[in-house]
Amino acid sequence: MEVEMAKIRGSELVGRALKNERVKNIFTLSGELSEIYDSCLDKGIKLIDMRHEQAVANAATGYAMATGEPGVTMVTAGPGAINMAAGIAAAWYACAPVVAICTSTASCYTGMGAVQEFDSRDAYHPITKWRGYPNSTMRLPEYVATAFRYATTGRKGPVLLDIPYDLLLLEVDKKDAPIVPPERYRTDARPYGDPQLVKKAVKWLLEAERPGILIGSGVLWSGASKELVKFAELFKIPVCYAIGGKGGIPDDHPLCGGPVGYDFGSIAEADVLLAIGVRFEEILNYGKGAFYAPDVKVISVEIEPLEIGRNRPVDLGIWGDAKAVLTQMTEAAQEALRASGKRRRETEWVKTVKGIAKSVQDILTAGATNSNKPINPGRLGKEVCDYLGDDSVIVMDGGDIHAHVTPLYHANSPRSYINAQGGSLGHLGGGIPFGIGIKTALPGKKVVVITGDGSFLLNASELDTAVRHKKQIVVVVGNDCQWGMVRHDQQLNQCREACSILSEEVRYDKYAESMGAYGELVTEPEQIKPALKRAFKSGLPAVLDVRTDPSTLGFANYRGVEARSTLKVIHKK
Ligand SMILES: Cc1ncc(C[n+]2csc(CCOP(=O)(O)OP(=O)(O)O)c2C)c(N)n1
Repeated sequence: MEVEMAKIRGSELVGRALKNERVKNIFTLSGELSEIYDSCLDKGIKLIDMRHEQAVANAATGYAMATGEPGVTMVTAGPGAINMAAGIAAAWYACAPVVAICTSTASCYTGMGAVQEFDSRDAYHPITKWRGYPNSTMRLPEYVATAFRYATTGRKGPVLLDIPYDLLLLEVDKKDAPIVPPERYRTDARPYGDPQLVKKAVKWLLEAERPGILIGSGVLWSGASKELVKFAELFKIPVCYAIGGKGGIPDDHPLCGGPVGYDFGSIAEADVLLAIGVRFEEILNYGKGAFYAPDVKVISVEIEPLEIGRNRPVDLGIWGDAKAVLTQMTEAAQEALRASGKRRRETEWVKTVKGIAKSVQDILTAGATNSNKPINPGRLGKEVCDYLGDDSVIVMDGGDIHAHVTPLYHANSPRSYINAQGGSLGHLGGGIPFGIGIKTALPGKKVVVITGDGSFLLNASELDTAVRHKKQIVVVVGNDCQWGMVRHDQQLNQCREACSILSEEVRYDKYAESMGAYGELVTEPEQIKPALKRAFKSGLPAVLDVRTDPSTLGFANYRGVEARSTLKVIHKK
């Protein structure tokens, strides 16, 4: 007697596999996806349909950065996949776990110049941890599982699952395509560091006169803030952060030594530096062609072993997860302190670091009390930051405006400050979609996006997404009517002010209103807080077009001409 086999379609297998991974939201733009949509909707997975595939990837990245959980995208073949790549590149540099799914031409037409045909392999190679190209419907659940495995294991990052459209329409026997619980194909276990090396690191830090800690985004991805603070307090070690690590230690903590960048800032005089989850990329690496603070003994703790010693020699490399290693270090430190019968006291060194941090902060926030018109961008930052509380998340986009507002924001909890620029990529325009992703993840939080007028319009069409999906984000445009950071750079370097001047006529508040959002033009510094209040009260996504002073330098405060002279020195060598 013949037994009838239960059949299942490829699209349904993908929906089930996503549900199995507890996916709740998918950021998407439509195309050859309708069958998967049906399957996801049947399972209660929400689809947030957006206006550009770059924004789809940005929203998923914001979602991941707000939660630590993977963000999921779904876009169509060819042009959809190509558009998405810019946003996936930003996820790559931010080490964000994003599972990006695209369809591709039916496999029987590959290479024939089919409609929307595009081979994503080379394009996605440098910006993803893994790319999956299934060739049978049966294996779709396995491919979805593998995508999540790669995105979330070790150092996190984006992956691409590229599914030929025909595989979604074909049916297979259910028993041939089992869906396995995630616990059976990936682990949440954290890699601990080599105990001997941990002990050695603790000894060095105990013996150091001027120990310092430098953190990056690895601390946030690992969820290691509590362990970091505990360890720093035990040893009374000042903690500085690279921009990606902002929020890893509260900005108001007595041991917080503030941001570093383009030099080692307040930590430059350390004799032993514990660098945790931080990449020694350009801004932490080169000072006039040499390493910054070349004599500092560096202990590097990294989840990605290949990051240890990259760009800068280290004295001790510990391969492990930040939270796990900090827990080990605290235990080893407690033991060492017990054995020595000593307690660490706060030293002059901590005061020195705090003093330098304060003087840097004073330079960077000099405009905060300015009452001039057009509004000083620092004053704009101060008004916004004063308005926000513990129930808020700030998202940073834009050029100079970023430099003005970031130092003013006291990130007193992890993930309350989110840089939408994809780490060192410096990708502009992600702010609004990042805000949408963050609001989706954290609906109870006030989400404010700070952006420049140039960056705003790159993805302002996503205000429509925010309106349709009722994601209240408040976008504050520091409108200096120019690509400010570029124009200032041109002015400082005696270049022509070419291609850097924008229109004064464009009204971003009106643009917002035309999409059903709330909008206001703000020209007086005293009006910023009341306008913010009205924007939140409107219950709608909102845009404040705040007219700012085009002559106030931003990033030039960090580097300006100096950076170019650094480059010249490097190239002479
Ligand atoms: C996608 C992208 N395009 C171009 C640049 C180069 N860029 C860096 S800063 C900047 C100006 C930003 O202007 P705006 O957003 O208006 O902010 P402002 O500097 O005026 O505060 C530009 C064009 C970039 N980083 N990213």
